[in-house]
Amino acid sequence: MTTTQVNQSNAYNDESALNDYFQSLSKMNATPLWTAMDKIVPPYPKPRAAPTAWAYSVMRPALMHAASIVGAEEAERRVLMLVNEAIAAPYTTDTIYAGLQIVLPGETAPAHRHRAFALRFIIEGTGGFTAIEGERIDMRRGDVVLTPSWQWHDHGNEGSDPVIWLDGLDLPLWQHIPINFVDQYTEPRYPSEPAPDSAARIQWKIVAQALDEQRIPHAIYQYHLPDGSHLSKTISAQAERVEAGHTTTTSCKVLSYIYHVYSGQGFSMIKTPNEATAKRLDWTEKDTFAVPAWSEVSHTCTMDSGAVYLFALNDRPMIESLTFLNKP
Ligand code: GTQ
Repeated sequence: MTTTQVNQSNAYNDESALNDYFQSLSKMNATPLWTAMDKIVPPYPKPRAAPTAWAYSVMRPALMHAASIVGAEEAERRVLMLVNEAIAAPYTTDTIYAGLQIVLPGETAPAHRHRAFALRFIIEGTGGFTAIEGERIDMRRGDVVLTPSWQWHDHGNEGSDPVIWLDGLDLPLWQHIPINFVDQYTEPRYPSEPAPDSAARIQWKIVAQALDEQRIPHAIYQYHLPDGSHLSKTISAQAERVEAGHTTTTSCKVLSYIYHVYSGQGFSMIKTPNEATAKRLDWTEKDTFAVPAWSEVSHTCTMDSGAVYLFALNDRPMIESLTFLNKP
Protein backbone atom coordinates (compact mmCIF):
# COMPACT_ATOMS: atom_id res chain seq x y z
CA MET A 1 0.00 0.00 0.00
CA THR A 2 1.25 3.46 -0.79
CA THR A 3 1.15 6.21 1.81
CA THR A 4 -1.55 8.07 -0.11
CA GLN A 5 -3.90 5.06 -0.06
CA VAL A 6 -3.39 4.58 3.69
CA ASN A 7 -4.14 8.23 4.38
CA GLN A 8 -7.26 8.11 2.21
CA SER A 9 -8.72 5.10 3.95
CA ASN A 10 -8.01 6.68 7.33
CA ALA A 11 -9.68 9.91 6.29
CA TYR A 12 -12.78 8.04 5.07
CA ASN A 13 -13.21 5.91 8.17
CA ASP A 14 -12.04 7.97 11.10
CA GLU A 15 -15.18 9.72 12.31
CA SER A 16 -13.52 11.86 14.91
CA ALA A 17 -10.89 13.03 12.41
CA LEU A 18 -13.76 13.94 10.04
CA ASN A 19 -15.53 15.88 12.75
CA ASP A 20 -12.32 17.75 13.56
CA TYR A 21 -11.91 18.52 9.89
CA PHE A 22 -15.51 19.79 9.51
CA GLN A 23 -15.08 21.94 12.62
CA SER A 24 -11.88 23.41 11.23
CA LEU A 25 -13.78 24.25 8.03
CA SER A 26 -16.48 26.16 9.86
CA LYS A 27 -13.77 28.43 11.32
CA MET A 28 -12.75 29.18 7.71
CA ASN A 29 -16.38 30.05 6.83
CA ALA A 30 -16.45 27.01 4.59
CA THR A 31 -18.55 23.84 4.61
CA PRO A 32 -18.53 20.64 2.52
CA LEU A 33 -20.95 20.53 -0.40
CA TRP A 34 -20.95 16.73 -0.58
CA THR A 35 -22.89 16.27 2.66
CA ALA A 36 -25.52 18.82 1.55
CA MET A 37 -25.68 18.08 -2.17
CA ASP A 38 -29.34 16.95 -2.13
CA LYS A 39 -30.40 20.12 -0.39
CA ILE A 40 -28.31 22.59 -2.39
CA VAL A 41 -28.76 20.96 -5.81
CA PRO A 42 -31.92 18.89 -5.34
CA PRO A 43 -32.66 15.89 -7.57
CA TYR A 44 -36.16 17.27 -8.26
CA PRO A 45 -37.78 20.70 -7.75
CA LYS A 46 -38.62 21.24 -4.09
CA PRO A 47 -40.98 24.13 -3.41
CA ARG A 48 -40.85 25.09 0.25
CA ALA A 49 -44.54 26.03 0.29
CA ALA A 50 -47.29 23.59 1.22
CA PRO A 51 -50.92 23.77 0.03
CA THR A 52 -52.58 26.07 2.57
CA ALA A 53 -56.11 27.51 2.77
CA TRP A 54 -57.61 30.54 4.52
CA ALA A 55 -61.38 30.44 5.01
CA TYR A 56 -62.99 33.87 4.83
CA SER A 57 -65.39 32.82 7.61
CA VAL A 58 -62.31 32.62 9.87
CA MET A 59 -60.31 35.54 8.46
CA ARG A 60 -63.08 38.15 8.32
CA PRO A 61 -63.71 38.16 12.09
CA ALA A 62 -59.93 38.29 12.63
CA LEU A 63 -59.75 41.36 10.36
CA MET A 64 -62.61 43.01 12.28
CA HIS A 65 -60.69 42.26 15.46
CA ALA A 66 -57.56 43.89 13.98
CA ALA A 67 -59.70 46.94 13.13
CA SER A 68 -60.74 47.20 16.79
CA ILE A 69 -57.18 47.22 18.13
CA VAL A 70 -55.22 49.33 15.63
CA GLY A 71 -56.11 52.23 13.31
CA ALA A 72 -55.31 52.07 9.60
CA GLU A 73 -53.11 55.16 9.86
CA GLU A 74 -51.29 53.92 12.93
CA ALA A 75 -50.69 50.50 11.33
CA GLU A 76 -49.70 52.13 8.00
CA ARG A 77 -51.17 48.99 6.39
CA ARG A 78 -53.64 47.04 8.52
CA VAL A 79 -53.09 43.67 6.94
CA LEU A 80 -53.22 40.08 8.08
CA MET A 81 -50.49 38.36 6.10
CA LEU A 82 -51.46 34.94 4.75
CA VAL A 83 -48.55 32.83 5.92
CA ASN A 84 -47.84 29.53 4.23
CA GLU A 85 -48.09 26.73 6.79
CA ALA A 86 -44.59 25.50 5.85
CA ILE A 87 -42.72 28.86 5.61
CA ALA A 88 -42.58 32.07 7.64
CA ALA A 89 -43.93 35.45 6.47
CA PRO A 90 -43.81 37.01 3.91
CA TYR A 91 -44.11 33.73 2.02
CA THR A 92 -47.61 32.73 0.91
CA THR A 93 -45.92 30.69 -1.79
CA ASP A 94 -42.16 30.55 -2.50
CA THR A 95 -42.45 33.64 -4.74
CA ILE A 96 -45.75 35.40 -3.99
CA TYR A 97 -47.04 37.19 -0.90
CA ALA A 98 -50.72 37.74 -0.15
CA GLY A 99 -52.47 39.52 2.69
CA LEU A 100 -55.97 40.65 3.60
CA GLN A 101 -56.31 44.38 4.18
CA ILE A 102 -59.19 46.17 5.91
CA VAL A 103 -60.03 49.88 5.84
CA LEU A 104 -62.97 51.18 7.88
CA PRO A 105 -65.21 54.10 6.83
CA GLY A 106 -63.35 57.39 7.18
CA GLU A 107 -59.91 55.82 7.56
CA THR A 108 -56.77 56.36 5.49
CA ALA A 109 -53.89 53.95 4.95
CA PRO A 110 -51.24 56.66 4.45
CA ALA A 111 -49.38 57.38 1.22
CA HIS A 112 -46.12 55.59 0.61
CA ARG A 113 -44.24 54.08 -2.31
CA HIS A 114 -42.00 51.05 -2.57
CA ARG A 115 -40.06 49.11 -5.13
CA ALA A 116 -42.31 46.07 -4.65
CA PHE A 117 -45.21 45.68 -7.08
CA ALA A 118 -48.69 45.30 -5.60
CA LEU A 119 -52.10 44.40 -6.92
CA ARG A 120 -55.39 44.25 -5.05
CA PHE A 121 -58.40 42.04 -5.64
CA ILE A 122 -61.43 43.67 -4.01
CA ILE A 123 -63.46 41.28 -1.84
CA GLU A 124 -66.13 43.41 -0.16
CA GLY A 125 -67.29 46.92 0.61
CA THR A 126 -68.28 49.94 -1.43
CA GLY A 127 -66.76 53.39 -1.16
CA GLY A 128 -63.16 52.17 -0.96
CA PHE A 129 -60.53 53.79 -3.13
CA THR A 130 -56.83 53.63 -3.86
CA ALA A 131 -55.04 56.75 -5.00
CA ILE A 132 -52.14 55.83 -7.27
CA GLU A 133 -49.71 58.58 -8.26
CA GLY A 134 -52.54 61.15 -8.37
CA GLU A 135 -55.27 58.90 -9.85
CA ARG A 136 -58.13 58.14 -7.48
CA ILE A 137 -59.57 54.74 -8.31
CA ASP A 138 -62.79 53.35 -6.84
CA MET A 139 -62.48 49.79 -5.54
CA ARG A 140 -65.40 47.53 -6.39
CA ARG A 141 -65.92 43.85 -5.69
CA GLY A 142 -63.99 41.68 -8.12
CA ASP A 143 -61.93 44.54 -9.55
CA VAL A 144 -58.14 44.37 -9.71
CA VAL A 145 -56.29 47.57 -8.84
CA LEU A 146 -52.59 47.81 -9.69
CA THR A 147 -49.86 49.62 -7.80
CA PRO A 148 -46.78 49.65 -10.04
CA SER A 149 -43.34 49.87 -8.50
CA TRP A 150 -42.42 53.20 -6.86
CA GLN A 151 -45.81 54.89 -7.37
CA TRP A 152 -47.28 56.84 -4.44
CA HIS A 153 -50.38 55.14 -3.09
CA ASP A 154 -52.81 55.55 -0.24
CA HIS A 155 -56.07 53.76 0.48
CA GLY A 156 -59.28 55.23 1.85
CA ASN A 157 -62.93 54.41 2.49
CA GLU A 158 -65.73 56.93 1.99
CA GLY A 159 -68.52 54.36 2.28
CA SER A 160 -70.39 53.16 5.34
CA ASP A 161 -69.05 49.58 5.55
CA PRO A 162 -65.58 48.10 5.93
CA VAL A 163 -63.65 47.60 2.70
CA ILE A 164 -61.62 44.40 2.49
CA TRP A 165 -59.31 43.26 -0.26
CA LEU A 166 -56.64 40.71 -1.07
CA ASP A 167 -53.17 42.21 -1.51
CA GLY A 168 -50.75 40.40 -3.82
CA LEU A 169 -47.11 41.49 -3.78
CA ASP A 170 -43.76 40.17 -5.01
CA LEU A 171 -42.25 40.57 -1.51
CA PRO A 172 -40.70 37.06 -1.27
CA LEU A 173 -38.34 37.90 -4.14
CA TRP A 174 -36.96 40.91 -2.30
CA GLN A 175 -35.97 38.73 0.64
CA HIS A 176 -33.27 37.47 -1.74
CA ILE A 177 -32.58 40.58 -3.82
CA PRO A 178 -32.38 43.56 -1.47
CA ILE A 179 -33.82 46.28 -3.70
CA ASN A 180 -37.16 46.84 -1.94
CA PHE A 181 -37.66 49.69 0.50
CA VAL A 182 -40.40 52.15 1.36
CA ASP A 183 -40.57 55.93 1.12
CA GLN A 184 -43.20 57.75 3.25
CA TYR A 185 -45.09 60.71 1.84
CA THR A 186 -45.16 63.83 4.05
CA GLU A 187 -48.99 63.83 4.26
CA PRO A 188 -51.40 60.92 4.82
CA ARG A 189 -52.86 61.45 1.33
CA TYR A 190 -51.06 62.09 -1.93
CA PRO A 191 -53.06 64.69 -3.95
CA SER A 192 -55.36 62.88 -6.39
CA GLU A 193 -58.21 63.34 -8.86
CA PRO A 194 -60.96 60.83 -9.70
CA ALA A 195 -59.79 58.60 -12.57
CA PRO A 196 -62.77 56.43 -13.59
CA ASP A 197 -61.02 55.25 -16.77
CA SER A 198 -57.64 54.52 -15.20
CA ALA A 199 -55.62 51.67 -16.75
CA ALA A 200 -54.66 50.76 -13.17
CA ARG A 201 -58.08 49.15 -12.63
CA ILE A 202 -59.24 46.01 -14.40
CA GLN A 203 -62.93 45.56 -13.89
CA TRP A 204 -64.36 42.18 -13.00
CA LYS A 205 -67.15 42.49 -15.56
CA ILE A 206 -64.56 42.55 -18.38
CA VAL A 207 -62.86 39.44 -16.98
CA ALA A 208 -66.13 37.56 -16.36
CA GLN A 209 -67.26 38.34 -19.89
CA ALA A 210 -63.98 37.02 -21.32
CA LEU A 211 -64.45 33.80 -19.33
CA ASP A 212 -68.10 33.39 -20.31
CA GLU A 213 -67.30 33.88 -23.99
CA GLN A 214 -65.14 30.76 -23.90
CA ARG A 215 -67.84 28.14 -24.20
CA ILE A 216 -65.85 25.38 -22.51
CA PRO A 217 -66.24 23.79 -19.05
CA HIS A 218 -62.89 25.19 -17.84
CA ALA A 219 -62.04 28.66 -19.12
CA ILE A 220 -58.83 30.53 -18.23
CA TYR A 221 -58.19 34.23 -18.74
CA GLN A 222 -54.74 35.81 -18.32
CA TYR A 223 -54.83 39.42 -17.10
CA HIS A 224 -52.71 41.84 -19.09
CA LEU A 225 -52.05 45.55 -19.46
CA PRO A 226 -53.53 47.50 -22.42
CA ASP A 227 -50.25 46.92 -24.35
CA GLY A 228 -50.65 43.14 -23.95
CA SER A 229 -47.88 42.68 -21.38
CA HIS A 230 -48.21 40.99 -17.98
CA LEU A 231 -49.40 43.07 -15.02
CA SER A 232 -45.79 43.45 -13.83
CA LYS A 233 -42.31 42.06 -14.48
CA THR A 234 -42.65 39.69 -11.52
CA ILE A 235 -46.22 38.64 -10.73
CA SER A 236 -49.45 38.70 -12.71
CA ALA A 237 -52.92 37.22 -12.44
CA GLN A 238 -55.46 34.98 -14.12
CA ALA A 239 -59.13 34.10 -13.68
CA GLU A 240 -60.88 30.79 -14.26
CA ARG A 241 -64.44 29.56 -14.68
CA VAL A 242 -65.24 25.95 -13.86
CA GLU A 243 -68.70 24.78 -14.78
CA ALA A 244 -71.07 23.09 -12.30
CA GLY A 245 -70.12 19.46 -11.65
CA HIS A 246 -66.90 19.72 -13.67
CA THR A 247 -63.39 18.67 -12.61
CA THR A 248 -60.54 20.27 -14.56
CA THR A 249 -57.83 18.14 -16.14
CA THR A 250 -54.99 17.62 -13.66
CA SER A 251 -52.06 19.74 -14.75
CA CYS A 252 -48.60 20.38 -13.35
CA LYS A 253 -47.16 23.87 -13.74
CA VAL A 254 -43.78 25.35 -12.86
CA LEU A 255 -45.65 28.39 -11.52
CA SER A 256 -47.01 28.95 -8.05
CA TYR A 257 -50.44 30.46 -7.45
CA ILE A 258 -52.55 32.10 -4.80
CA TYR A 259 -56.18 31.41 -5.61
CA HIS A 260 -59.11 33.43 -4.39
CA VAL A 261 -62.68 32.24 -4.86
CA TYR A 262 -64.71 35.07 -6.37
CA SER A 263 -67.92 33.02 -6.27
CA GLY A 264 -69.10 29.43 -6.04
CA GLN A 265 -67.82 26.42 -4.20
CA GLY A 266 -65.80 23.30 -4.70
CA PHE A 267 -62.40 21.82 -3.92
CA SER A 268 -58.90 21.49 -5.32
CA MET A 269 -56.60 18.46 -5.29
CA ILE A 270 -52.98 19.58 -4.95
CA LYS A 271 -49.99 17.23 -5.02
CA THR A 272 -46.62 18.86 -4.48
CA PRO A 273 -43.36 17.10 -5.48
CA ASN A 274 -42.67 16.72 -1.73
CA GLU A 275 -45.74 14.56 -0.99
CA ALA A 276 -46.80 11.13 -2.24
CA THR A 277 -50.48 11.98 -2.21
CA ALA A 278 -52.61 14.97 -3.11
CA LYS A 279 -54.06 17.25 -0.45
CA ARG A 280 -57.72 18.20 -0.79
CA LEU A 281 -58.60 21.81 -0.04
CA ASP A 282 -62.32 22.58 0.14
CA TRP A 283 -63.32 26.16 -0.52
CA THR A 284 -66.24 28.50 -0.88
CA GLU A 285 -66.82 32.13 -1.87
CA LYS A 286 -64.13 34.60 -0.68
CA ASP A 287 -61.73 31.87 0.53
CA THR A 288 -58.06 31.99 -0.47
CA PHE A 289 -55.60 29.12 -0.99
CA ALA A 290 -51.96 28.67 -1.99
CA VAL A 291 -50.77 26.27 -4.71
CA PRO A 292 -47.00 25.57 -4.54
CA ALA A 293 -44.82 25.53 -7.66
CA TRP A 294 -44.60 22.19 -9.54
CA SER A 295 -47.85 20.90 -8.03
CA GLU A 296 -50.27 18.64 -9.86
CA VAL A 297 -53.58 20.44 -9.55
CA SER A 298 -57.24 19.96 -10.41
CA HIS A 299 -60.22 22.09 -9.43
CA THR A 300 -63.74 20.73 -8.98
CA CYS A 301 -66.91 22.79 -8.94
CA THR A 302 -69.34 20.98 -6.62
CA MET A 303 -72.35 23.12 -7.49
CA ASP A 304 -75.44 21.73 -9.25
CA SER A 305 -75.79 24.71 -11.53
CA GLY A 306 -73.88 27.80 -12.58
CA ALA A 307 -70.11 27.88 -12.28
CA VAL A 308 -67.30 28.76 -9.91
CA TYR A 309 -65.22 31.85 -10.69
CA LEU A 310 -61.64 31.80 -9.42
CA PHE A 311 -59.06 34.57 -9.36
CA ALA A 312 -55.37 33.66 -9.00
CA LEU A 313 -52.11 35.50 -8.56
CA ASN A 314 -49.24 33.84 -10.41
CA ASP A 315 -45.50 34.33 -10.92
CA ARG A 316 -45.70 33.80 -14.69
CA PRO A 317 -43.89 37.01 -15.78
CA MET A 318 -40.78 36.21 -13.79
CA ILE A 319 -40.59 32.53 -14.70
CA GLU A 320 -41.32 33.32 -18.34
CA SER A 321 -38.59 35.96 -18.56
CA LEU A 322 -36.17 33.45 -17.06
CA THR A 323 -37.28 31.14 -19.93
CA PHE A 324 -38.22 28.42 -17.40
CA LEU A 325 -41.97 28.30 -18.03
CA ASN A 326 -41.71 24.87 -19.62
CA LYS A 327 -40.24 21.83 -17.93
CA PRO A 328 -36.94 20.61 -19.40
O1 GTQ B 1 -50.94 48.41 0.53
O2 GTQ B 1 -48.95 49.20 0.19
O3 GTQ B 1 -50.19 43.78 2.14
O4 GTQ B 1 -46.93 48.04 1.30
C1 GTQ B 1 -48.05 44.74 2.25
C2 GTQ B 1 -47.22 45.83 2.03
C3 GTQ B 1 -49.91 45.99 1.41
C4 GTQ B 1 -49.69 48.31 0.59
C5 GTQ B 1 -49.38 44.85 1.93
C6 GTQ B 1 -47.74 46.99 1.50
C7 GTQ B 1 -49.10 47.07 1.18
